[in-house]
Amino acid sequence: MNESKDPAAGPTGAATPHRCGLAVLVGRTNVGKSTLLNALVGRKLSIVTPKPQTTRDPVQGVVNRPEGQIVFVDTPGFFKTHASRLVDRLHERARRALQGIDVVVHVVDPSRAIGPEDEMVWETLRDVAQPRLLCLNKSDLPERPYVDAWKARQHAYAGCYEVSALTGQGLEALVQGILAHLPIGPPLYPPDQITNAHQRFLIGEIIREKVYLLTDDEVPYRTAVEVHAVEEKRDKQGQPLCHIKASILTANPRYQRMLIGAGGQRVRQIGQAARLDLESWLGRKVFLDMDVLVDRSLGR
Ligand SMILES: Nc1nc2c(ncn2[C@@H]2O[C@H](COP(=O)(O)OP(=O)(O)OP(=O)(O)O)[C@@H](O)[C@H]2O)c(=O)[nH]1
Ligand SMILES: [Mg+2]
Repeated sequence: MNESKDPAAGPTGAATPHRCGLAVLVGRTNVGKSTLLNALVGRKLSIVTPKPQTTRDPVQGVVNRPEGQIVFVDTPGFFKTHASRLVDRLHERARRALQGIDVVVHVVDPSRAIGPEDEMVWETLRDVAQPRLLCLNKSDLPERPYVDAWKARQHAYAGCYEVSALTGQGLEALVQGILAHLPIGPPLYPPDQITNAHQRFLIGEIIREKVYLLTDDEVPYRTAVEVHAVEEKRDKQGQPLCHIKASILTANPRYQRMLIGAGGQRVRQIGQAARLDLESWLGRKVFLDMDVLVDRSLGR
């Protein structure tokens, strides 16, 4: 028998069976799920801001090791606020992401007290049949007074890991802990593919991140980004140039005026910050043609 033909066999043959499966990152908003996904994959796939409810769509990121492949799924965080259709939709998306997965990674931030949003996640995870791992993030912070309160709950989990998504501390132990719970099987993704997200989606997300970082109050939550076209061109010197046409869509004319700013200053600032990020992310010059439009369907 030719062992290398066995799809579940590792690189050294049948002695180290290859594992593969989906691990979903769930938790209250702002605990660092997206930062963790990016750190694990080694590339920015999911946007990160200090504001709550940054992530809207589950994004997959792939981590390969000789022992196996983990497909991480980042999800929108739970956030208890005034009822809104957006919040309901985000919670529904997070819950739906729990279907068909192999391991649940409950990410928490022990620098903050265990609050109602953590309890919502706790309740949601209670009926989940798959193994659950507790991930105590932000271990780089000097003060994390709620570590012990979380550790008191670790009996409900198959493992508990202290990590810092910011510094990378403890991440490999988490990866190995997850791999141990995955079924034996061949990789779901080829080794050079790190995500299921399309380039156009990721470009829109980078613009959305800048809207979150550069506008206040309700504005980011009543805003979406649409990328109309991405074209590969050449600049006057013959260098590769990525030409992007996008719109920031917002629910009402007042937000539109805030996003445009006096003399178009705010939208230029957003465009400039997005362009710089896109250039380093795409590895070539970017021309970003962006406007701000009203789309009333984004209202409540
Ligand atoms: N000090 C420290 N800060 C972190 C760490 N991980 C994330 N953060 C910060 O926490 C904030 C929230 O991070 P996100 O990754 O956007 O959190 P999230 O859980 O994805 O949030 P939602 O998408 O809103 O659910 C950002 O300001 C991050 O820089 C960490 O390990 N240490
Ligand atoms: Mg996020």
